[in-house]
Amino acid sequence: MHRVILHIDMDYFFAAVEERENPELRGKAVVVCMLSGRSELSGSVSTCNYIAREFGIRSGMPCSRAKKLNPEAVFLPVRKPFYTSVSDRIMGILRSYADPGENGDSFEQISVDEAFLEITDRTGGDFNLAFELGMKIKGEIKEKEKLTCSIGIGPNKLIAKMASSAKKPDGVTVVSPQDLDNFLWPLNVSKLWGIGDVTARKLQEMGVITIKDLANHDVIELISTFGRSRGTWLKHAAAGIDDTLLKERDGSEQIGRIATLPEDTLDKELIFPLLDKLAGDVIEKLDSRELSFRVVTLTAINSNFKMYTKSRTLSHQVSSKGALLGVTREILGEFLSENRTKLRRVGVRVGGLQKRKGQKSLFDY
Ligand code: TTP
Ligand code: MG
Ligand code: MG
Repeated sequence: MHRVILHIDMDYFFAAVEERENPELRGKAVVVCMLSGRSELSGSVSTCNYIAREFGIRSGMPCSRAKKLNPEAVFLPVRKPFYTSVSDRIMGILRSYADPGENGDSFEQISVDEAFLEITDRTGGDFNLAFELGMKIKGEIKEKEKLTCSIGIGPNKLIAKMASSAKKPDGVTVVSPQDLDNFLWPLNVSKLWGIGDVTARKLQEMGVITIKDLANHDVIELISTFGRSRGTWLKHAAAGIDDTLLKERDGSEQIGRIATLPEDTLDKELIFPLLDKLAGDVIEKLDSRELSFRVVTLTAINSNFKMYTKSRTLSHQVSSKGALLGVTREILGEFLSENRTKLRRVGVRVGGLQKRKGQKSLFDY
């Protein structure tokens, strides 16, 4: 049985969330900017909607340049924590469509708007069923989050990832093992996932223009130019071969939230409400993934922008907000007794994450 892997990427994600929040933006060019705060439009474009792309606006370009390309466009400041909360909910939906994971990890989030799902068991290796599952996922995200995404389905991660960008926005592209060469080979080598500008340029200098050229190229020459592991990888990738498994973020993963206080302060009573909110957000994320934690870290940034962190490792896994808040307040107390500069921002982070097992521990109460 062939593996079936699904890759999903949200369409113009940050700008799409802004459009959803403000229907007046519909039909307009929308540009989300990472503003440096120095002057009105100093900073770079985070992303923009497809209308803005028609004017040549792209991620990474200076906002001032985007403004020249389309002076009528609406420019909005990036709201990262908000998009992250939307992303968390989407990832929760996606996770529920992945295989049960008895044969290893079956879900892998690779960026704020992208994830891989192993759906081999769920579809029995049937690519038609996989297409239907893809449509169902799109439907649920559309209904619950009012957002569109693009999906790629293939026999491995490499092909699924490349397929999801084949029809954007709002597309589903299925590349079954039989379609592999037709899909892959006409593409320019620069489109192969994992090839950077430098490798693409070198290949072009060697006369390798399409992925088919690469697939037919002498592997010895590839190895002598790029080294053994990179050379063989190029040869395999061009043939659509990729055996890499999905990898759920490992135990080193941490979940955290950080925010700015209403005013710079050393007063516990002013800091507690924000800690309460941050702890609530962290627990909400843990709940959605049924995770418990064992390490709590408090981050504090003072009015001179100096950052401090303090961690505590507990003797048990816990998962309640009460437990998290208790430990966080304790760490804050220690911190305040040692520091005199007012705090500007505080953050709450947890680590040592594990799947919850049964009931809460005594510690949670
Ligand atoms: P992408 O998935 O690369 O782009 P996108 O979702 O905006 O558009 P597309 O429809 O082509 O997928 O990135 C996801 C988000 O990550 C994007 O909405 C904003 C952010 N981002 C940046 O902040 N800077 C960048 O340079 C890029 C590429 C993305
Ligand atoms: Mg995207
Ligand atoms: Mg993306």
